[in-house]
Amino acid sequence: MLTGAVMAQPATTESKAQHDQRMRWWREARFGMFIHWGLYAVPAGEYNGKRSDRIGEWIMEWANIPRADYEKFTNDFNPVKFDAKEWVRIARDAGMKYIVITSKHHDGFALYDSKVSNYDIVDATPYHRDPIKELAAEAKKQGLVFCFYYSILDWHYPAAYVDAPGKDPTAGNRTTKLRPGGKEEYLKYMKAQLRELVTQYDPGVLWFDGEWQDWWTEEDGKALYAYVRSLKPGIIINNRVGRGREGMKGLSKTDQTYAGDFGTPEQQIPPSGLPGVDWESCMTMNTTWGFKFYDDKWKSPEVIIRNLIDIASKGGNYLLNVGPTKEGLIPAPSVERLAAVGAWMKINGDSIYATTASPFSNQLSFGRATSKGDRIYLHVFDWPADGKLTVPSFGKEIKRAYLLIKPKSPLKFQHLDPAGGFTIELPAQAPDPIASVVVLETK
Ligand code: FHN
Repeated sequence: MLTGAVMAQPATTESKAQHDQRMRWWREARFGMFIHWGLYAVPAGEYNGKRSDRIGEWIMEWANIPRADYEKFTNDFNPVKFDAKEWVRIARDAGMKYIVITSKHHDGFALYDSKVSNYDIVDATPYHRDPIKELAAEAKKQGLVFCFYYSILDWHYPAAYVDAPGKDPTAGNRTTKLRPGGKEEYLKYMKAQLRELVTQYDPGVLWFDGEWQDWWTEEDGKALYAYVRSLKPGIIINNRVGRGREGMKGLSKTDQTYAGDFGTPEQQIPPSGLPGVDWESCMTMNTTWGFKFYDDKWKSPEVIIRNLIDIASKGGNYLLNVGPTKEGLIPAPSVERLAAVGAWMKINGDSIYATTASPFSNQLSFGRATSKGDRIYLHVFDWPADGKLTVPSFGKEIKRAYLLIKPKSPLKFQHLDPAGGFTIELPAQAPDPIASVVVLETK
């Protein structure tokens, strides 16, 4: 059992070597697609003419929509333009190695064919097809790992109700209460759905969320963690299965052992690397997870690519979100940005995949760094006007330096004594305006 910042795996005996083996593909992947898709794509951020700056998938909460009214969105959820092959291609060509899709979000609607609920895409919508089945098969075909998001908070579960001023008891709300006996019932329901998801679709990760309910305890989290691992021992589970998460910072508190294999910072990047901790920063490309037709606050490709580099330089994964429309299309601004990231990854992917955190004790003034074996990858954001890149020492000698795009053209470098560190002579023009990679081979 490990305690504190390093995640622990309760109830399952696993050696460090076994743990490392189970986490390996995920640690090497570094970059994944998050997909928030569901009934909330129907109102797409507007209800009875009311809009909000709030996130789109919470419309049942911020528009105070009673359950019976929200259910009516099923009539308009018919994603005839959904194309699993195209979605997976977009993720793959962006350089993403895994996909995490919302099997069930807080609104309780199942995006797959659930046998324990009729509130799902096959039984309750005119679509009558299981897009998850197609997506899982296509991901396998194109070599990406297919994964699920699953919400513990469920605004649709009959035993759940809201007790908050001005709120309809069946509307959405940050917290719900469960009628007497409701928790045991709901636990059975959740386990039945999780068994369906794990045994029918074989996901690589279970990404829990909505765990902040008063009725959900760390013990519940540990038990659910053990249950899901008993269904698939090799699965990876995030730290939102239990109550360890420290708010949006996302890492687990250190006062005791908490369930979960990795931390989940949300919409933020930790200020510095976290040696020995597995973590993944999830982020929107605009300001909502679920589709909102009027949210055009899109991040630039530069911001997204530099986030990916920054996160990898701190030893983390980047889970970047798309919010498809009710027709089943990934919004064009998302597709464009993912293509731009993909163009950068096509050339520079080696400096991200299967790397570990920067060896430099301080943040580099000109950019970031990642390492892999005897190589250091310098990601230069700010290209030196004088063509001289000054690099601090990091405890190893350099054997060779070159641009990642020109491995056969060595770059000249000098050691700086006694200050330590060295300078590298770079070409006048930066190969890439967003981030150019210089490789250092160490002795
Ligand atoms: O409430 C959810 C939100 O809708 C979204 O799913 C994000 C994604 O990480 N998580 C929760 C907020 O922390």
